[in-house]
Amino acid sequence: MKEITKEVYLKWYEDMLFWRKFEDKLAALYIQQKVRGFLHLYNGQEAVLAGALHAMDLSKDKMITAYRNHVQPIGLGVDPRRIMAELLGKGTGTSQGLGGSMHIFSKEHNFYGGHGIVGGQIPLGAGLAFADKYFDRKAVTMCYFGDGAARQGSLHETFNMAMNWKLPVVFIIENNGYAMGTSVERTANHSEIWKLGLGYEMPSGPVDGMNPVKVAEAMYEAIERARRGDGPTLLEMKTYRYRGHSMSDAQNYRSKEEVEEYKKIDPITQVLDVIKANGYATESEIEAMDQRVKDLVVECEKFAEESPFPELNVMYDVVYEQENYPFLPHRL
Ligand SMILES: Cc1ncc(C[n+]2csc(CCOP(=O)(O)OP(=O)(O)O)c2C)c(N)n1
Ligand SMILES: [Mg+2]
Repeated sequence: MKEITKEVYLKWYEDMLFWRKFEDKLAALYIQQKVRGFLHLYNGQEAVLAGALHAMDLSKDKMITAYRNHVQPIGLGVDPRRIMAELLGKGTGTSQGLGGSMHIFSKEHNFYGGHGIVGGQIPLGAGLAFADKYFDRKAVTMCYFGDGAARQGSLHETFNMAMNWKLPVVFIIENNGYAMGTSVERTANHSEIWKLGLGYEMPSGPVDGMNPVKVAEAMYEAIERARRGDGPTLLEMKTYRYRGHSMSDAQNYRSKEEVEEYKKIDPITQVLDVIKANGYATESEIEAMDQRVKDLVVECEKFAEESPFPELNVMYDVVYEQENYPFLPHRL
């Protein structure tokens, strides 16, 4: 694996802090009703992404996930200003403002969504990997899904075919403890979800998802296995989300103390502790990073706010149309 150097720690710190603050801003904009619809935030889970990005070959490896999907494309290189614009429904957004929070997509940056159907991305991720294998591209797909999604039947068909065909895919369960208000313990009679892979003889295991080093190590091994043609791996990232499932969640299913316990092992704090302990940055260098993050969030907000809404006819450019369709003419 690429060495985890001082530069990697500094990048992790600045990236994860930016993702956190970017989403804090989205929450504030949601309360102002500038972000509409659903909004599912990633606060607390950042190490799962940071560690994976370190292990990936960003020139060709792919990523697909559910609706908690704002910061992954940023990590892959999509302009965060365009993601904020998408959330505000603006024409400069990644999908011209037509997709919104749950549907970020960037083929250019190998980010394949953004899926609102729980578990829908599991077979799709295997499909991406099938294409890479078929065309011998030596690329690997990171297929993320939640603990709740892991209970979908499509997981089993996908695991069977992915192992049978040795597809180059890493299945990553982000076990944040809950599927909406339902705890992992209440969804099945076992709570070690990684064991679901064992029935298919898929290499599987649990990972400390609050620590980017642990994530990077496990991801590297899994990605290398896939790239050399030995097929998929299932990793269960033990992580936690600090915020509610989406913005309207009274969170009666958990205690404030539980949330505070996880904040003690916060991924950003863990990385900052390493930076300080090793003298990787001075206090003023850390302050400069914090300031850069704040400035970039402000820039994203300004860009999104100042961008125009899309022209009304844009929405008709992206839907199926057929001559003589038996309804009202729909062109504006
Ligand atoms: C097929 C389907 N069933 C139910 C829902 C409603 N729903 C949206 S999110 C969610 C919980 C999923 O939890 P998990 O997979 O753990 O992901 P997390 O939200 O924790 O990231 C449910 C049941 C849906 N969107 N799609
Ligand atoms: Mg969950």
